[in-house]
Amino acid sequence: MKIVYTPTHAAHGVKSEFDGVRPIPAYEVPLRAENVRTECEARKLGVFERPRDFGLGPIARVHDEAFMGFLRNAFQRFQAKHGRDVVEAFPSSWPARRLRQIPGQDIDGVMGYYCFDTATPILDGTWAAALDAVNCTLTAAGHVADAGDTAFALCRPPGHHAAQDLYGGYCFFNNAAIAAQWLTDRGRRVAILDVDYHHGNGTQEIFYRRSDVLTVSIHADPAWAYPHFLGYADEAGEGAGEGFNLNLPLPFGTDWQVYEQALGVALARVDAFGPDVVIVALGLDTYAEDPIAKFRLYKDDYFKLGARLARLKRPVLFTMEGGYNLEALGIVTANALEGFLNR
Ligand code: SP5
Ligand code: ZN
Repeated sequence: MKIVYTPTHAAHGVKSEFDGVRPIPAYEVPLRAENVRTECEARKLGVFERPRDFGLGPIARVHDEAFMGFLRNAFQRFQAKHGRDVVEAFPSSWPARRLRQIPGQDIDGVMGYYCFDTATPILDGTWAAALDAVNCTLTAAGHVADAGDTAFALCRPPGHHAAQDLYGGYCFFNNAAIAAQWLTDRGRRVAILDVDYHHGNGTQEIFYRRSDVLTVSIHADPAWAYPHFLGYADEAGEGAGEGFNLNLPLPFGTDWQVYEQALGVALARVDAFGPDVVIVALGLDTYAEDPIAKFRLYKDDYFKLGARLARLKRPVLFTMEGGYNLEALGIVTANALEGFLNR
């Protein structure tokens, strides 16, 4: 297996987020990727390599150009308005229901227009890190496409909450969706299976009206969990995309026994779609002791998760998404990959 990694992710060294109650230490931190790297190296799970540079072209196939331009300059604009001492830029107001969906010219309006939460600050290094997360994912996608092999994009920031012109949930560019589009443009049939604890709202939205890319997500019921406003079971796709999105929301306390059944349904749908490549949005925040999530999967369950994915007998591209228990993240990620590789 190829593992694509670059230390530039650390340029997005988030310090804080706002959880609606108070500013708190950030969960989505560089140590996450470093712990995963350390564990994958220790277990010799694959051959590490650095990403190639794909430029902005593949990103523009998925994301809005004005959104990309905004992300590139947002931090500088925010600092210019709010002061050079500011190190993390947050939105403070949003075009909610009955307000006009217009960014305007003021950076505070523009931030609220493109962002949907208070947990995803933009830093000086965010743009560089987000670009390289895409490069890692596309480099890994290249291996999967060329060799029909397995590859792991060991990258951050994560991607699955980011839509065409929307960021949030610690995500800026949708790494998995960009890879899916890139592979589709090269004639591959792609399914995305999202096993992060949170619904992959960005990925769903990007492909919602399309039948050429299947999107399946297993996640906590949005009636009770972030991202709150998308991810219900009745969201099946629209127009030509009807029947090509599958949401499997699960209750708090979901353990392996319950999870496995949903996984079976998800995998049957993926298999019926007949993809050349399966992109697994590998979030590990389903772990029982994740600090922001409420499922009950344990470390050994991730071997079983990987083994079930292997039974697809299809080339898989793993992209790193959530997972916030720093002690366990390396172990559970490596368990999932090892379970897959020892098929
Ligand atoms: C990629 C990914 O996993 N993004 C998740 C973003 C979730 N952010 C907000 C979660 C709010 C949960 N609040 C729980 C507080 C526990 N002290
Ligand atoms: Zn998550």
